[in-house]
This record gives sequence, structure tokens and C-alpha cells, in this order.
Amino acid sequence: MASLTEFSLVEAIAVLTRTPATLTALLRGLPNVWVRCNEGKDTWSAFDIVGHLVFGERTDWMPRVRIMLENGEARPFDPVDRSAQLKENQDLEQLLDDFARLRRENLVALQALNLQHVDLTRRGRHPALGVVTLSELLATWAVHDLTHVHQLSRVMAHQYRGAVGPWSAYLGVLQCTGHSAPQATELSSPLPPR
Ligand code: NI
Repeated sequence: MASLTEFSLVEAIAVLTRTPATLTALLRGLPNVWVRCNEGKDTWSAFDIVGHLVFGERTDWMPRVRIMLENGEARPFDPVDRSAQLKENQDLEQLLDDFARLRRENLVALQALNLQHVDLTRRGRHPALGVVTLSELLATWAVHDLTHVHQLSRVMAHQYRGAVGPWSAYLGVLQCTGHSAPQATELSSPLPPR
């Protein structure tokens, strides 16, 4: 658990600012095998993951910042429907554009709040986790990006699990089954850990 001295708003924003370009560089224009294939039944493709990130920009992070600043612990965050993006059927290029635009808008809104150090200790109530602080929410926003960058790498690598032949034994990404795997809490529990 990060302490306040370990969290820096400027450093978190540095990650949050770069993620749209990271995803665009990784995914835009790739053949379908890399973006439309998943890891098996009820798992996510790269397309699904980008859709999930778009949905988070629309419904999760900044709305929760505002609920926390306006209501403190009195009003729990609204639960998030994490499968909502699966109902949409856009193309990936559109999703990447949407993510870049929404993230840009959200970071402008975040910086307009002009949060001071003392504001980062403000508390709110997560429907499953209980009391959380604003710095924890903002740190989670950045690490949530990194979680899904990690997941994207793993989902893509999975497509060539057989193609690499015996080298699979040496490829760590093919051995990664826990954190952010569809079977783990992040993607299968009814509520997201954020
Ligand atoms: Ni997520």
C-alpha cells in the first residue's frame, strides 16, 4: 500500500498521459489475430481491453474523484459494470481515438481541480473495499493502466503459444497466469478492485 510520501500527482499524471500513445503504438493497424483473439472462453481480447479502458474513462475514475471530493465517505462510489464494453461493437481504431480523447479531457479536468497535498488525504468509500483515500484512487488509476498493458502483452503472446514450439519454456509471459488473468479477481469478480 503506497503511503502519501510515495505518491506524486505529477508522477502519476506522467503515466496516465502516455498510455493512449502506448496503446496506439502497440495495437493500431495490427492484423486481427493480435487484437481480436483472446485467451479462451470468457477471456478478453486486446479489443475488449481497450473497450474496458474507454469505459473506465467515461464512468469510473473522474466520477469517483468528484464523488470523493463532494461527499467524502458519506456516499459510496457507484459500482462499475466491467463487461459493458463487451456490448459495444466499434472498430479498434475508433476505440483508440476515443480513449485518447477521453483521457485527455479527464486529465484536463483533474488538473483544473488544482489538488493540493492535503486534498490527497481526502477519503471516500469504495462499495467493496471500504474507506480509501484520494491518493490511493489516483495511484490506482495509473497502476490500472499498467495492469492492462501487462495483460495486453500476455494476451498477444498467447496467440503464438504453439508457434514458438519448445521455446515456450523460456518465455515468461507464457507462464503468467495469475495477476490480471481472466480467472483472477480483476476480471471475474462482480466489482472491480478500484
Ligand atoms: Ni481493469
